[in-house]
This record gives sequence, structure tokens and C-alpha cells, in this order.
Amino acid sequence: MNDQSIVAKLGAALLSGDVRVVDLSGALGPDTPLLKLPPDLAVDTPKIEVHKISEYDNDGPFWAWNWLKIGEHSGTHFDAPHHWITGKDFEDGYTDKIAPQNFVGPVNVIDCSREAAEDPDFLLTADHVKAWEAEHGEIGEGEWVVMRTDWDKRAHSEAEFLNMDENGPHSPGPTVECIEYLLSKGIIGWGSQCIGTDAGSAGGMEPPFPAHNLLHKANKYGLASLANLDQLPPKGAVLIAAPLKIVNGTGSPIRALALVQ
Ligand code: 23J
Ligand code: MN
Repeated sequence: MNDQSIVAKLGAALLSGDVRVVDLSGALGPDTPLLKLPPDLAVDTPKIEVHKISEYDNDGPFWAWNWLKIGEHSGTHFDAPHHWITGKDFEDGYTDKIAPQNFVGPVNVIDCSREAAEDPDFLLTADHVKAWEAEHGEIGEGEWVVMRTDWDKRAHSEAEFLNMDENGPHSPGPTVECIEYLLSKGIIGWGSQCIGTDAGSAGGMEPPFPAHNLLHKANKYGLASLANLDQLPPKGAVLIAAPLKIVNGTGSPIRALALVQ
């Protein structure tokens, strides 16, 4: 056993079930919740469409296949630096140009599920993160940090997932100082279980949408609509979050996975 490489040991542990693969993606289809921006501000991403080409019929007697209409930022997805104006000048800031090493790494899971259940506008602060580190250990350079809110339990209903009222969306997320602190630790990226990486109230922050603004300014990445974070330990899992290799893509749906001992 000792002469086995780490990767060979991992392979054996996957086969034995000692390492489990947890699915961190939600379902992609016409009912997948999608971001709604204020109507005066922007055009929204279209609903996902799945169009049948054939299913063992006159259009393809032995084969079934579909074609898709889908936005880059739909469902469980990856935000690349070029998505935001602050990250526009990074040559490697597109889905097809990011080094693949950056798609796989240790993940820190900050459990805010109780706070988010009590207050859908809950904001994770730098002090919360420092308290979490005191309990679970420091967040290291190159690591992912994801905010567990169990928001995926709402994903069956776009209305519940977006949680909009006349004042706008109500969903948890990070403060400006939280993202600044995580960047000071050298994280590779930040993930949320909500529709985007920012809180519902983030349009009113300074800068607006700080997760987008600050992460992408630092050539770091975002993950949105993550599922099943309740199945992960606070530390010790490995996250795999690889976007499709879309040419000059600003993001991509992902099948996010975690390896858990
Ligand atoms: C476009 C404009 C604003 C936002 C977003 C997209 C996202 O949240 C996203 O999916 O990246 S806030
Ligand atoms: Mn996005």
C-alpha cells in the first residue's frame, strides 16, 4: 500500500466507497430557477429549452438526442473573471483559458443554514468567517470557500428560490468585507447555494455585487446554485467545479462534485 501513489490510493478508495462522490449540482431543465434583474437594468437570461432531435423515430431510427438552449449563467454554474467588468482584462479570464488545476481544490464549507432560515437577508461577515476559522481551522491559499444556506431546498420553485417582493430579492450572501477577507487569505473562489454568488441585497452595497466585483477583479472564480452542501464536512472535502470549455465563455453550467472521505 505504501508504494502506491496518492492518486492510485484515491482511485482504490473511490472503488471501495471509502471516498464518496457528492453531487453538488441541481437539475437543469425548463424549471431551473433563473436570475431576474430589475427590468430597467438589463435583459435576462432565457429559460432553458431542451429540444428533441430524434428518439428512435423517422428523424433518427436508432438514436435519441436533443439540442439545448441554455445561458452560461443558468443553474449550478461557474462565474469566470470576464463575467464582470472588473475582470475584463485577464487573458485567462474565460472558461476556455483558465488553467484546469484551478477547477479542483480543497473546500471550506461555512454553515449558515440556521441563520439563513431565520433571516433570508442574512449576510456573512468577515468576523463570522474568523470565528469559523477559530473552530475549524484556517482557510488556506488556493482553497474554495462555500456558504451553506440549504437554499437548494427551495430550487423546486423559482419563486421560493428567488424570494422576491416589492423591495427586490431576499437571499443570503457575503458582505464586502467578507469577500475582502477571503481574498486576503488567497482563496481560488467563493460559492453560494443561491441564484448568484452575491446576496439578494448586493445591488445596494458599495461596490454593488461585491462577490462579483471583487472576486473577478482578483482573477478569482464564483460558483452559484450549489446543491447538497449539507452533505459536506466543514473541512477536508475536495471540490471539482469544471466549466464547459466555451470559447471566450464568461461562465458555464457545471456538474459540481465533492470527494468526501
Ligand atoms: C448578470 C448580472 C448580474 C448578476 C449576475 C449575472 C449573476 O449573478 C451571475 O449569474 O453571475 S448578479
Ligand atoms: Mn453567474
